[in-house]
Amino acid sequence: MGTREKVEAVLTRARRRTAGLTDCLDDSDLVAQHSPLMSPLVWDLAHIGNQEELWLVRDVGGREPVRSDIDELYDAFKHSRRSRPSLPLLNPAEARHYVRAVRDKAWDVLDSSTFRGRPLEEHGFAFGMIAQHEQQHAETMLATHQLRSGAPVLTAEPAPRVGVPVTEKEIIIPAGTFTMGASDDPWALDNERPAHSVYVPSFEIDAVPVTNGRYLEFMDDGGYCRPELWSERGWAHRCEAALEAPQFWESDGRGAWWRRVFGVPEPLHPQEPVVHVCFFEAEAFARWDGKRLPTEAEWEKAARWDPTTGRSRRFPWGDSDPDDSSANLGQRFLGPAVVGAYPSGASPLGVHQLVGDVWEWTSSPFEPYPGFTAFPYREYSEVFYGGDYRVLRGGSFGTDPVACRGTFRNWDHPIRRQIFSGFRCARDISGDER
Ligand code: AVJ
Ligand code: FE
Repeated sequence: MGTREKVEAVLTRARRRTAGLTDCLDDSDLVAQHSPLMSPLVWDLAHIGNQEELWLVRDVGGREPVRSDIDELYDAFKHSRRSRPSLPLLNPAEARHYVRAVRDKAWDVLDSSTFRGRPLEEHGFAFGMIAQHEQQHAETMLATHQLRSGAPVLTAEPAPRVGVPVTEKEIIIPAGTFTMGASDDPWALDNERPAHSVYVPSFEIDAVPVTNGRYLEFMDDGGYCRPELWSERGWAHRCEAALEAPQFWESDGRGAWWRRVFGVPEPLHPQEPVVHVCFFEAEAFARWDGKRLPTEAEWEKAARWDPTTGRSRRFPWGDSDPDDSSANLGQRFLGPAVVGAYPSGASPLGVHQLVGDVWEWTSSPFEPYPGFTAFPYREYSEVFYGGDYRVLRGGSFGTDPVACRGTFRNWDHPIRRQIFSGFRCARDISGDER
């Protein structure tokens, strides 16, 4: 597929997803705030259009503004999510009209000679970035749907419930340098750049993400009541927020648990990766299991390093884009698949489901790679470096393939768990296991 066809495909797919997540609700649901952690959906909708107008239509295309009066309202740095419902926002009909008008101009930019024939790095990137931006908000909007109460509106076929047995529970990744990050991937964002060599000592990583079944064992063993398993900050948060199970889990008070998935109560599948846990819960589980969380470099080496060639792949299975058989991505299902469901997506050393299903917490704070330069704006990544964030890797069932690759970096505060977050554990290995 040529760049132009690819741009058309990813932008069209993003807009179809945005429409699917907003057209299913009436106006009162679109302007309501379903959680103080989230924007009203009508804010996300117009913000998607506003970024497209700022970055693509005005900056790259050099076109006249569609609306020059609303930039401030949709600037994520000017208003907290909590405060957005009280702003004089575009109403749903106006927001839909706005995003359509911006997209018409974006197509016109794509058609114009200022794009055709120019190298991808100059202008193609802006289209890729806009598609990734819209899809990242589509995942955020999906998380808002999960927080919303009221009659369910989203449906999908169930995620795969059968997996191959994964007999080797932990995989040894031998010591050595590997190439982390991307310099050649045309749509890699600034925080993924540049590619650089990193030495990683040998370590062991779980072959699959931590499942509901294993997480229940941790709970049944008093995991939420044993401060020695938690970091000091983690325990303080556990007490203050009264954590006693992953978010959206419900119980009868007599030991039976189920979870509410987009408004529908569902049995807990013991073989599905646990989802909606915060970094501190992941850390406590890992300590209970005699392990730790992987660093970001360890995660990426497990996902990309090819032991035969020594090269880093784009994805665990190779360099080809994800398809339906390699990973659970793209909101095709409304939850994670059981472990072992994607054997053809495993890494050469046998690590499964690194990509898709659930975002995986790593122990690493969000920091720039050596040689980082902000592009196109400081506000995309740079202003978050050094903040109270941990990196998450691999994408979830809610992530579109355009915003997911072996180098893709997500980040959030360690207390957050309304995102589709899970984890896997790692550990150091002793000399005789090497
Ligand atoms: C990379 C997911 C942390 O949602 O705050 C959206 C993506 N940046 N609009 C976020 C993003 C600007 C970002 N995350
Ligand atoms: Fe945004």
